[in-house]
Amino acid sequence: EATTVVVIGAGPAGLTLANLLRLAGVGCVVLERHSRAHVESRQRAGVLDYHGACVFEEWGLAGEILAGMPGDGSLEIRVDGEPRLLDVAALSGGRTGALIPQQILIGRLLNAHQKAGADVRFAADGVALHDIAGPEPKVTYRDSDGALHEITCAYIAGCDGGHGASRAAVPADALTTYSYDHGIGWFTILADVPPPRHPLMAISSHGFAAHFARGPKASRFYLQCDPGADPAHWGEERLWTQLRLRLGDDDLPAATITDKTVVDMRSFVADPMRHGRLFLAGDAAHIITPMGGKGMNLAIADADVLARALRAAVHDHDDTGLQAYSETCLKRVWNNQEYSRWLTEMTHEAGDESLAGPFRHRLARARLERLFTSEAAARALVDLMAGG
Ligand code: RFL
Repeated sequence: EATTVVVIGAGPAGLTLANLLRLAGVGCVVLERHSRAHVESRQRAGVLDYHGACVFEEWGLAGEILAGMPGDGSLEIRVDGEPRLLDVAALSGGRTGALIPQQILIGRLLNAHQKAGADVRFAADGVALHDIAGPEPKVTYRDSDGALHEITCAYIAGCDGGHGASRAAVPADALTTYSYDHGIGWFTILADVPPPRHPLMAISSHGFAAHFARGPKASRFYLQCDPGADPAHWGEERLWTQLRLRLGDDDLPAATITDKTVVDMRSFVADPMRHGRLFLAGDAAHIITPMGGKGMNLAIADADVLARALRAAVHDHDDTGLQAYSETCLKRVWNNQEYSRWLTEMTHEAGDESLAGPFRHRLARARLERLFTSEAAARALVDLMAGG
């Protein structure tokens, strides 16, 4: 069996890429380890940034993918209980994104792709990459009946997340990796609470907390905690008490919690994002903390760059896009890592003074204050929020 591109992984990177390749007239097969139901129920990100929305616009997919999704025109930063609003729409010249829960984006990408008769294979077990540095790579896997399949292709897109088979197939000495541990944890919960009026980040001496929309009836909350904290030590009573305290919202109702986990805030970048005929995209190449909401957006941005490069290579025998792929993507990746780190530092150190000491606490407060006293500083923030 043969195809032009084997896409490994049906997350935001893999499914965006598969749709764009279909629109570009480049054949591909998507191999996904899990079932469709599993992939469609994974709730993670919730914000498509302006650049991500532009990708779907430019490829003519906005109608199908973004219909009915509200925009995110403002950001509230609540400092010691005092609301401060950043008018993101005005400051960015209208470059706002859309609030779209990741699982809805995934469902819509799958529908759009499969409606067109595309080839997505779920429950593909033991995916393995072969001859990635040669002219004719192959991918093997077993289907749910245990039968072994081999697909020969011209290119492989490794979109299988931080723990997939793709990056692991690259010889260790061919990659430089950068890891950073931010030294904090985020307790994250999904709950059946109506979304806040605006995306909300709260800074106070009690520690950082945030409240974001995840659809019309659900919210994601984040609470700063010790890295590696045991969720068992955070009973529901403690969670709601801390959220009310940190968000300065006495009326926050205790509601059904549908998911709770502790995320250790870590960053990772692999350079280059290519080895031979294997191209890494999304979390397979870089992990960013949830602060700033850029993980899903970077995955979509990589897919866009890769789709354009593959279209030129396949249809016009023009490899310049593929040659530049890694460098083009990594420039954006580092910009976003810096943005995420900047926000993390400012929002956490401006709160709990014991985290980084009194000097850095005051530096962080100064940075924070500047967002509301200098339009240039606020514009710099919303510019990065818009992506690009
Ligand atoms: P994904 O989404 O992990 O998809 C990879 C897919 O590959 C499959 N797979 C394999 N398939 C075949 N063979 C193998 N060997 C395979 N190994 C894995 C997996 O089953 C999966 O379907 O990676 P992708 O496409 O690069 O997309 C990345 C984003 O999903 C990720 O960056 C975001 O979810 C990160 N993230 C957030 N990003 C945002 O932009 N905004 C947010 O607010 C946000 N919040 C979050 C997040 C991630 C979180 N967690 C749990 C990691 C909140 C959380 C809690």
